[in-house]
Amino acid sequence: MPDPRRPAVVAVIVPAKDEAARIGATVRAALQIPDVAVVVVVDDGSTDRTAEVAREAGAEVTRHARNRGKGAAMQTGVAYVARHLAADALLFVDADLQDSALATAALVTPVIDAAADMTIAVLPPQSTVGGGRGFVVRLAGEGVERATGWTPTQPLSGMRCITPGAFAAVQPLARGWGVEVGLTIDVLRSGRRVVEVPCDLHHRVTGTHPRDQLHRAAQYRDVWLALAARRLRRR
Ligand SMILES: Nc1nc2c(ncn2[C@@H]2O[C@H](COP(=O)(O)OP(=O)(O)O)[C@@H](O)[C@H]2O)c(=O)[nH]1
Ligand SMILES: [Mg+2]
Repeated sequence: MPDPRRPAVVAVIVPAKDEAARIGATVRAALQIPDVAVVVVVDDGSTDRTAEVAREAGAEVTRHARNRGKGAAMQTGVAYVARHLAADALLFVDADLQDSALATAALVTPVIDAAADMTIAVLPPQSTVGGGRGFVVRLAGEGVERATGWTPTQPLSGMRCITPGAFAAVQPLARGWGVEVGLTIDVLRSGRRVVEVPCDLHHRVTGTHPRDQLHRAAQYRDVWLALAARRLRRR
């Protein structure tokens, strides 16, 4: 538990791929969250100016030369933080939240106050209608429930705050888009507490473009693999 006499140290980690249009606003908003000491953007092999824009906005940037997926990017971000400062809380923020990223501040308090080992953001209905995702959300939600007995409201929500101790206890992370489901299952199975927190967040909604369908297929594959690995581990 952090020393109550000194301010908490919060490190924000933003996995990002080709987010030049949004990353600037997201970084500036994240820097305004109370007790944030650093915003680390992990540029996962972007082909646009994500890294430059993030740096100009005040982030520290670490890069993967090749795309390695969200799970690996989160891992790289935490390793970068560990080399530079002793954080009390790791806050994962998606790159596409822009100004609304400030609302992830609500995730930090329960972790700093030791009321939760991990918090997960619950988003309000988004202003644009999505193009499906029911399949992946159902697979993920039912999988978490089967593995833990706990029913997540939004099983794929990426905005999370976690203690470094809980993060260290759940290695290795699931790959790619399986990372959220894997984290939830592994943190709960380690006997730690997970708490959902409503946050007024707004992100890019995945639509019906072929690129979006591909994103969904990759999500389905990674969530399925994360769940399968955890079914095996239990036996
Ligand atoms: N590390 C990594 N992050 C990615 C990749 N693709 C997207 N992201 C980031 O992961 C987060 C969530 O991606 P997004 O496309 O918004 O997915 P959705 O919110 O699940 O529809 C954003 O911060 C993206 O920039 C990738 O290939 N690797
Ligand atoms: Mg998004």
